[in-house]
Formats: sequence, structure tokens, C-alpha cells
Amino acid sequence: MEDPYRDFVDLKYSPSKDDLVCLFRVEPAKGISIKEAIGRVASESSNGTWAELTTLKEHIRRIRARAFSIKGNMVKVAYPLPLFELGSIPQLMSSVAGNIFGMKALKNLRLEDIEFPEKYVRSFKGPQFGIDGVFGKIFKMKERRPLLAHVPKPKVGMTTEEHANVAKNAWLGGVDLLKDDENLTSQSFNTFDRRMRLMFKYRDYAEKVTGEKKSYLANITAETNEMIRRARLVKELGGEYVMVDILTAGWAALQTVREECEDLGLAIHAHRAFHAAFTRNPKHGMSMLVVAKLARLIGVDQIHIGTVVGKLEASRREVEDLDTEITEKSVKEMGDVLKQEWYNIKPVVPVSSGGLHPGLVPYVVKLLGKEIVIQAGGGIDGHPKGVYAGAKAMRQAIEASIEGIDLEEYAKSHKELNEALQYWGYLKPV
Ligand code: CAP
Ligand code: MG
Repeated sequence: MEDPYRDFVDLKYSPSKDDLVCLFRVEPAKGISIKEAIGRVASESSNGTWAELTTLKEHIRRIRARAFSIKGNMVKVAYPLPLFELGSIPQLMSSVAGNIFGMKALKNLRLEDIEFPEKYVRSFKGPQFGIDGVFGKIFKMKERRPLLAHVPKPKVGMTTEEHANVAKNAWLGGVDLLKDDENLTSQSFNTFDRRMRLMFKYRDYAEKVTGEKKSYLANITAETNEMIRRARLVKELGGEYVMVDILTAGWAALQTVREECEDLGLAIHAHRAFHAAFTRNPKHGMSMLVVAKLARLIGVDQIHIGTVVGKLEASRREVEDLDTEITEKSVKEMGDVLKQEWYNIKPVVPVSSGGLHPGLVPYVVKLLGKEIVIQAGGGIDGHPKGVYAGAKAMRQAIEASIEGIDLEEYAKSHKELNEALQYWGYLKPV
């Protein structure tokens, strides 16, 4: 029997402008050569299988994927566009991030990046608002500064009244965006509909008192039809955003929500809970970069990309690469990142969150700039003087950072910041 995989490796092939290119990190199983391994990757992720097929015809063979570059254990595979259904992330994932991860011939396999050709990019709408929409249209900011978001803690368990009270104090103290936690949806002690009604009442009150725009990232995550119902309620009550746990809800659901949000004129905040289950192992799984690119294609307006210094694992390189990928129009190939043109697709607002408190704010602002969301849960509700003071301290830390004033110096005339620094200092939580 001939090797049915040999046809899927062609080191002389050079991708056409319509090919989609994947970058894989490949570790073959014992006794398997790198060429045998990558032949299997290209075959199983496109149109091959373990057997020589009597059904294979030339027109089918022509659209097979080809592994065309091997550099150490980094391999590039080119996929002709007809392999894919335009505008469908589930179909893409079933191809290039599907069966291949379980093949016996591979010890480890990691999908590091995907370069999308123009036709594929243009089959998606991308963000409706993006950076300019969020800062310009929703917040009407002339001078841009990081938006401050807060997620009331404890994550779940507070009654609707308790939750909304935390929200009110946070908004009054200087928070711009109140965010539900990823696992707070509609539990018996705090149902979605009741929470929405109270939260928007307090949101309107906080806007009146502070004279500032305030908004709410309402977590609509649920079964898809229910998400749509919840999005409509948010709109009816005067909201500007919905929040979706994009990975636990799933790509198809996110695409549906994106369509609905077009009609409703709502922005989407993307929480990435679950990503580390497959992004964290540096040898196996799929990178967060790919998740972020898919989210940008579909059209989320904000997405979590990490902090480097906070409680969750993320290297500086990774967070910087994510930042570039979601905010630039054109990305150059470098390291484990492929080149990418974004054409009609708007940039997404990076969200930095997870273990942040005032002492860490200058680092995040220096790393990611002004057009970001800085999110703190424990870093506000854990302030020794309470939620209102906690929100003030975070806002003061943002002000100091954009004005380039040292926190210690700013704290001399800002008591809440001073209290936070006395309490947490520059702690990097683990
Ligand atoms: C932050 C957070 C977010 C994480 C998610 C939490 O709370 O609300 O879910 O930031 O991680 O529950 O941990 P704290 P990432 O401010 O209290 O840490 O942003 O990396 O996706
Ligand atoms: Mg959370």
C-alpha cells in the first residue's frame, strides 16, 4: 500500500493569494518523521484520510491542503479556499482545528496562527463599533483615556439588590463600565431580568449624579435563543452592550448574537473563560491569538487579552502580540505570528483584567496605551474603605498613568489611591 499522506506535503508549493495558511507547531510521535506527521495534519484537516481512495478524482485532489514549509518543528500548511464555507467559523474549526489534535502519529500539535486571505476576511462583518465606536460613539470621548470597568465580587451569590448596590457605588466612584462576571447569568438569587431592570435604573442615576456616560456589560450568555431574548431586553432598557462568554457559548452562537446586535445596535464584550483549557499548553492545542482573530472576524467590540502582571498566566510577548493583532489594520509576520491584512474589519478594544489593582495600572497603561478597558473586581471591592473608595482609587491610578505622574506622588493628594497603595502596594497576585 502506498502512503496516502505523501500527496499532502509539497515543499515546492507556494501559496496563492486565495489560500488560507496555518502555522502549526508539530511534535511527531515516536517512530514518525516530521514529513509523515505533517502529511497527516494537512490531509486530515482538508480532504484526505488513512486509505488510498477509489473515490478520489483530480478535481478533488486539486483542492487538497499542502504542507509547504518546515522550519524546525514549525510547519506551514496552505489550504485552497474552496475547502471552506465562507462566513462560518464552526466549519473552519472542524477543518483546521478538528480531528488532527487526536491523531496517534502526533505527540503534540498546536495551531499557532491562521492567515486569512482577503475573500475569507471579507465574508465577515467584524466589529460594529470597534475602538472608534466605543470611545467616540458610546462614550463620546474627545480626549481618550483607558475606560475603567468593574465586576462586582463575590462573583455569584449576591442578591440582585446587593449586586446592584455594588454597581451603583462603583459607577459613582468613577467606573465607566459595570460588568457581570462570566458565571453570573440568571441564577435564582439574581435573575437576569430583575438584575437588568435594577442595574439600568442605577446606571441612569449614576449618569445624572456624575454627569459622565456610564454603561453596563450585561452577561447574556445562555442557550442561543435565550441570548437573543436577553439582548433585546438590554436594548429595550437602554443598554449599549451585551457581554458573551464566547468560548463556552460557542462560535455559532456568537455569530448569531453578532447578527442580532447589528439589528439592535449593541456592542459586544467578549469574555474568554475556557480559553486556557486549550491555549495554555505551549506544545498542544490552539493559541489565544487564533481565538482573538476569530473573534475579530465575527465582530466582537472588546476582548480580554490579559495583563502580564495579574493573576492569570500570560507572557508579555503574548499580550503584546494579541494587542497588535486586534488593533492594527495590517500585521507583519514575526516569530509565531503570521502576516495578516484586516481589510474592512475594524479594530477591537483590548481588555486587560484579572488580578488588577491601582498599583498595577501604570504597567498596563504603558504596555497597552490609552484605548483599552482596564477591569478590576477584587482590586475595587477589596479596597479597605469599600467599593466607592476602591473605584476612586482605580480612576486616580488611571489619571496618574496617563499624565505620567508617579503613583506615590499622585497619592500625596489622592487619599483613596494612597489607601490602596498602603494596602496592596505593587503586589502581583498569584
Ligand atoms: C477579574 C475577572 C475576569 C478575569 C478573566 C475574574 O476579576 O472578572 O473574569 O479577568 O481573565 O473573575 O477573574 P479580578 P482574562 O479583577 O477580581 O481578578 O481577562 O485573562 O480573560
Ligand atoms: Mg470574571
